[in-house]
Amino acid sequence: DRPQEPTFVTKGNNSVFDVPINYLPEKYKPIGVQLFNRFGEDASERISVKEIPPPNLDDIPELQRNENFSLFIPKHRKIAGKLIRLFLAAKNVDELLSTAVYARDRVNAYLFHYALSVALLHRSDTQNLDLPSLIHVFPDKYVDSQVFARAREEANIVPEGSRTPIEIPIDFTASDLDEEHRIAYFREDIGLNIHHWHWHLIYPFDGTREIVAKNRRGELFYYMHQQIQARYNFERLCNSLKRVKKLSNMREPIPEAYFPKLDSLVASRTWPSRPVNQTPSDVNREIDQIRVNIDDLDRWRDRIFDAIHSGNIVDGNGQKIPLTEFEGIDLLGNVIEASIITPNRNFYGDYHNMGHVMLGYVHDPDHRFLEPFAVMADPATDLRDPVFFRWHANIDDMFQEFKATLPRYTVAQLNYPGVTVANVSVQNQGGQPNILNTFWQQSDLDLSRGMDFQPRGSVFVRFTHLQNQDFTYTITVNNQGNNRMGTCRIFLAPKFDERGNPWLFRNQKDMFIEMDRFSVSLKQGSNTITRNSTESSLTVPFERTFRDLDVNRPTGGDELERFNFCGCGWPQHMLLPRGTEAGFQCQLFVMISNYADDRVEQNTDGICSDGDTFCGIKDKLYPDRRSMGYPFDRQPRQGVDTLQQFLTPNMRVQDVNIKFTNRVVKPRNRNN
Ligand code: CUO
Repeated sequence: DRPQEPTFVTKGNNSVFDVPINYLPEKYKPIGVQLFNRFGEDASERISVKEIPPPNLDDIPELQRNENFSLFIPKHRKIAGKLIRLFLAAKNVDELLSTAVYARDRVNAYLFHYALSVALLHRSDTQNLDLPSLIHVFPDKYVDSQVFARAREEANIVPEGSRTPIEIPIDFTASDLDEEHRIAYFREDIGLNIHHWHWHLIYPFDGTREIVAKNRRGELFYYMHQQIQARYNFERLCNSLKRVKKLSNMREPIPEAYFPKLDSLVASRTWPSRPVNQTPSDVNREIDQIRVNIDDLDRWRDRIFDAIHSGNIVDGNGQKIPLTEFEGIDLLGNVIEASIITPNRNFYGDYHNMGHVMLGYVHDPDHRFLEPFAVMADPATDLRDPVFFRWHANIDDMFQEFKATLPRYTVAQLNYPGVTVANVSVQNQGGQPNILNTFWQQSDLDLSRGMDFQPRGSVFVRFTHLQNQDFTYTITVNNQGNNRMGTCRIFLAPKFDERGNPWLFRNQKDMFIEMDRFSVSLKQGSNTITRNSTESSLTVPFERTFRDLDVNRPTGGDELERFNFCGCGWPQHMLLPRGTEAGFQCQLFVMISNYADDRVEQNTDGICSDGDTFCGIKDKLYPDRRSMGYPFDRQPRQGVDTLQQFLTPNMRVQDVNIKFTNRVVKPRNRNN
């Protein structure tokens, strides 16, 4: 049933789609054959698209093709939900392809990519499809806008093969006159932004109940963001900056500014800047169907605090739902975010999401200047702006307020009787003990998939990012009992606060960043555990973050099928904070907890679980039964003021130094 005639061909990688002429938007139908000839020319593969009755797009095209799309804007969210449901409803892959092709030229490109990605991640018949990294589809979200003109020029003039990578300076958004710019390398890290985007793709807060209601998703919202915050604060201390001050009062000017220097290729507009000392105000933008007042936010926050202090959420019927010791944080995460599985969204509102919206519209709250939203209103870009961390410090503060109401861990809940951690050390590649090394690394990315130019072929950009040398943990554990299992939990924190003073435990506990978590079998007597930093349960390798499939390396089908869920994870190159040139003093914390209390009964054979600390495992329970952040997620028991006092025999602390070398290492696999 392939149509005789024509068919329009649209660009994929090297493949093109034979599109039924009836699927073309009206204005292109008369020139369908010409388009076919023009775009079909350099294709190596043709994929035929079956003609089915056109799906009902309803009001989805109301989001214009030249607008920017944001998950945080309720109108956009609803439209995205509809498109996701259309893609999920397709009976098989052929029908999904037809639906997607039909929608492709009728709906907003960014919305299209988002909805299709969510569908591909969640349909059982598309698990083996490659989901391209956002950097390849929308490089404009991450790359200095000046680069695109240079990339086009390069593509037009220089034949493929002779093209040299276009270098993006690490300092393109500000100078060191701005204090906050010192850690722009963290905020603007492409891999980190992609991780954050990917996380929100896997844990959408809207769509269908089925895809939202994942195991412990509200708790993971709390924990993943708490850890981003802890890592940011760690990084700040390495750069002689104080910890982030929470933004809880929207009525005060915001001293930290951000000028993104990005152009949206979808909206053909520059992303708005946020100058110094702007004060948020009520948002009333008819075009986005948004009305949200600062008073609304304050009311929602007060109600959430009431819930925390009373220990109950009130549902739509006035019934109390207790915030329990273990599940309470999950419920609270959904309420604060807020996701559609929240019991009483009318009452508790949309606090976190609307904060993003209000801050994202600080430059044009009533649309009088016809400006789109700024980076803060898009989960693919919001990490770039210092205000993200100020807002999330506020969100985290609410979670900590709740955690402070929970019973303190007793020694029995922390200890593993008979198990003693006798020694901990780390080795770097030079063999020096307890010194970790960081440096700058340059990497190349092919931009051509996200850009449209003739002649085609790869055009590379070269960007500079933080990198760490691999290292190995060696842990000696004495087991006085029979052979048994334990969970090894590794965390790292700065040894001193921003004034150089030792920490009180109640403050330092929020600074611990999780480095790794894995189970160990302990035989009777002495055990030596070694573990490489690249094995971390937190991270995914560089190649997986960027999924640069067609560049410089053969791709295995096996690896391909793991990209989708497994693409989510903290980027390996950001595992360590930068440290300082003199060496930044840290405390490495290692704990072996009782496996009987950690264990989750499930079979995960053959399922990729890389990066599961932040991203979970697809269609499975979160792989650790403890509260996320254990043992640092609660206030300490009576009498514990310092980390040393907190320790039970199954824990140990080792001083380590992070040494940063201010030199740039060139890309490994390209020599031009
Ligand atoms: Cu990830 Cu506010 O939730 O950005």
